[in-house]
Amino acid sequence: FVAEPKTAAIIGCLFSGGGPRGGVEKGPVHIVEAGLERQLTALGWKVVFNGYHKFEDMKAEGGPPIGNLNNPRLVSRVNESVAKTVGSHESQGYLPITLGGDHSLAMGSISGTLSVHPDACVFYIDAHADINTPETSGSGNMHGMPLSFVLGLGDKIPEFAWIKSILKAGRLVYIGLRDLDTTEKQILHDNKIKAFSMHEVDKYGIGKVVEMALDHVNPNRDLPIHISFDIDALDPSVAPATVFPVRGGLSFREGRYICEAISDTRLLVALDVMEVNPTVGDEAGVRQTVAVACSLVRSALGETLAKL
Ligand code: 5AB
Ligand code: MN
Ligand code: MN
Ligand code: MN
Repeated sequence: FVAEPKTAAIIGCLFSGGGPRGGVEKGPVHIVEAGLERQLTALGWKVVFNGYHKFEDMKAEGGPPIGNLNNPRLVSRVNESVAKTVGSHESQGYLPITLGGDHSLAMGSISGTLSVHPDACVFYIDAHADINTPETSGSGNMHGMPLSFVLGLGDKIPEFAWIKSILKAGRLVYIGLRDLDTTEKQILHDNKIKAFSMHEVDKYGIGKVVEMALDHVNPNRDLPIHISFDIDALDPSVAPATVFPVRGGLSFREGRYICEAISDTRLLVALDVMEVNPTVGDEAGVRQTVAVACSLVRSALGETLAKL
């Protein structure tokens, strides 16, 4: 398998229903208005951008509570729609770039990728593990749960029956973790999921970590790759405009390196950049975070210093 899309599709998802507060739905507009389209065109890509996904017609209809989940029906319907959009772009040979929005959107984006590439592996770059099940979550916020749904962990919920849950635990790898719930550590342990926390990034260096991560999920370098990048994986000094900043994160170079190295494999089929919240902090911090988000996208799409 070699992914050779020459066209990228920007999917800006103005959605915050999976997180604890609003503001994150404004992320995609800031990233696009910073000139992402033009930057990717300058790298030689064709770019498709058909306007933002606002999900305005989708209302969270009432119904009985589902465990402690916040906005479950809305999160489900929004993600079902995101999965269709992402999947249809991939089946046309485009590279979807899903911009969040809160990270519950990974439910949809990863499901969309798996609908076209059932053997895809997932690089999940985050300070957090986002793998609580509805039963283990303390907050009820679904941006902390997308992976449990695509892996099929936890009790089955009829409202989410559209998710096929075909991701195998061995096809998921994390980089950047440093703030996990006790329940999540147990889930990673029970399912033998590979995680390179900041401890391993410090110990081995990012070059070796990405190589070990690839060896784990993609030993023959022949499987499609989906990157889901939570901007909070980066250190708060690099990307301050996000709701759950955690000290001791990836440097700007480490974040870029992950994307550059995966771009070099020519296996990338989909990219998410999530959780940029332009309502957090001051204007300079927002501008910096947005610029960093654009830079991550460019590096995943082939911008590199190695070939200067
Ligand atoms: B993010 C927490 N584990 O489940 C939970 O920002 C935080 O997408 C989730 O990584 C953080 O609510 C979700 C405490
Ligand atoms: Mn996070
Ligand atoms: Mn996340
Ligand atoms: Mn977050």
